[in-house]
Amino acid sequence: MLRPQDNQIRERKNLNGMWQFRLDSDGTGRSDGWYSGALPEAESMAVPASFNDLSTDAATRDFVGDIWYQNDVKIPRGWQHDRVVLHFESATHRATVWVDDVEVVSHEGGYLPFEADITGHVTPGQTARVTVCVNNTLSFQSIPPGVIEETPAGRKQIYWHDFFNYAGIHRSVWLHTTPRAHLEDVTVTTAVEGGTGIVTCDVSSLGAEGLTVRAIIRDADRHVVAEAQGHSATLSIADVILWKPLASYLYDLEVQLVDGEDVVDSYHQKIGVRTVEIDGARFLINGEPFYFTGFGMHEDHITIGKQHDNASMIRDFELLDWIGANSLRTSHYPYSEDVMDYCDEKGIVVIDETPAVGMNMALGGGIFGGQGYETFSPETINDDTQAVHADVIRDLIARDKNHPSVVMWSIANEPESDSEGAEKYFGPLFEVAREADPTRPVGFVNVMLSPHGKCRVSQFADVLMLNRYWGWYVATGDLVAAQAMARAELTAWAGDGKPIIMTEYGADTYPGEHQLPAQPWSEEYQNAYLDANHEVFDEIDAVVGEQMWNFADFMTTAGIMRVGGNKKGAFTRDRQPKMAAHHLRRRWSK
Ligand code: BDP
Repeated sequence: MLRPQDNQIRERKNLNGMWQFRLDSDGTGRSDGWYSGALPEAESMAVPASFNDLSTDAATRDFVGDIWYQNDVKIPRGWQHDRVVLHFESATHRATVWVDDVEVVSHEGGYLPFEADITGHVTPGQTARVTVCVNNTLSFQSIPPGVIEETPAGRKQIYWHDFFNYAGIHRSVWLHTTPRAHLEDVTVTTAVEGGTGIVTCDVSSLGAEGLTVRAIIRDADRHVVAEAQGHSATLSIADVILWKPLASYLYDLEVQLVDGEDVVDSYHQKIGVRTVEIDGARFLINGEPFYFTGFGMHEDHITIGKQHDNASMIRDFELLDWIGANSLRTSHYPYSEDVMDYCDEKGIVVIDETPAVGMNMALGGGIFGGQGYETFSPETINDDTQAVHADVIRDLIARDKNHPSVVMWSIANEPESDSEGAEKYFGPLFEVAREADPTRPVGFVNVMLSPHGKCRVSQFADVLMLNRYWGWYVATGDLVAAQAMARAELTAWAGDGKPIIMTEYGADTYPGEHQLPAQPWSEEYQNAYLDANHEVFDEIDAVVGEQMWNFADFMTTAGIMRVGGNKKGAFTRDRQPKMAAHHLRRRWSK
């Protein structure tokens, strides 16, 4: 699938705006055919947005079930000869879409795009009714997982991940065209030989028998630097300018479908030439050792929840730049493609993560409730879940494979990884990732409950990604003990000979809380905690990165361990620095 774009051949129309909206409290929308006419008793709703925090009503905020959206869409008059496609960048966690009375697509998974060819169901120049039934229920067969428990107060959604289950249409909706004979997908890989960039370009097309593919690479000044023909082509860029961390350089790859001299279809893809390799315990980008600084982030903002918003994104990236971060992890789900493009443009290195989070029922520990489940079992996370998880890995890689900023895949965050069930579940998923992308390292993020010697999944990983809370969840307030724990465990992991990235370490900090000597929750403690951890990271050569948890405070489910959400941010939820942000800036700007 290619993201909609406007170019000399293709056109797109943005469908963001006010849609009709209704929560299906009785679950009767489908049987009553709400798609077959104007949505009954509907209100207005912004698209994109999470609906949850827009309302002042708790029942709306916590609603679980079907959420209906509808919009009358004018199909542009000039599109008679084109293929017309309806494209959603995401709908959380699944959606079914109708155009007038016809169901056109159903999609599982809340953070990846899907689309439907609706050419046969619409008439250019006329209006079509687009109805979307979004569903936000989490089950043992969804990624991320969850369970509905019947409580005296009604049905309650339980889940084991530490961020609020925002839902809705979170990213842009598009109507776009392609020609009938069209480009379907482009896969780019890059290598470097001496001063020459080698770009391989694999193209698939549909309905294009007898047509040829032409690939053209232009530099930032739009000069053609390489050209080749064929569905599989290798292009050479002499005196290549590499894409480097914090020093991005992007070329424009144009792929054309041609009939003699006629360009039938065209697609532009920004590309960066760079290499990624693991060499023992070193993480090499362009052959040079790379040390990750930055954060695990969240798509999370006041009022709009998980809505993607470019202005908020720019603020976040300004802060990343200010603090000296060179990387981020898309914890704990794929982010908007606008974010991925911006990482390419800014030279921010990305660990790209699937939405597989909260697959660890032992972690609840008072945060999440819903105790008493076994993580991997025929009744809970099982083979069906694994199949959904495999699809999500393939879809993530299909979407993000051409981003130079993406240097590795994280197939899960903090799953239970010390059991036989985990080993059986995850082994094949690493293969799925490697088959989908043989060019990038693959890993998962290890939890402190499965330390070195107990973890049965890290054997499959190219890079060890560790989340550790020495001095917070363990040795709380005792940074001397915390350092001893950190040193012992990191030394053990370093013995595996793989690079280690500290993908989470952090302390909840209430902004404005001050205590001397430093005590947990105070800004002083957050700084002392960081120093204690950094000192140990600096001692261990195999540690090739530190991504503090979290970039900013974010909303979670209600619980006694959270004060208006998770407060481990270096920045507040409204993106102002805590003392720790200044502290990190001094370290990372050196
Ligand atoms: C880890 C999770 C992360 C949480 C964090 C925390 O990966 O999502 O928010 O801990 O507890 O378990 O702050």
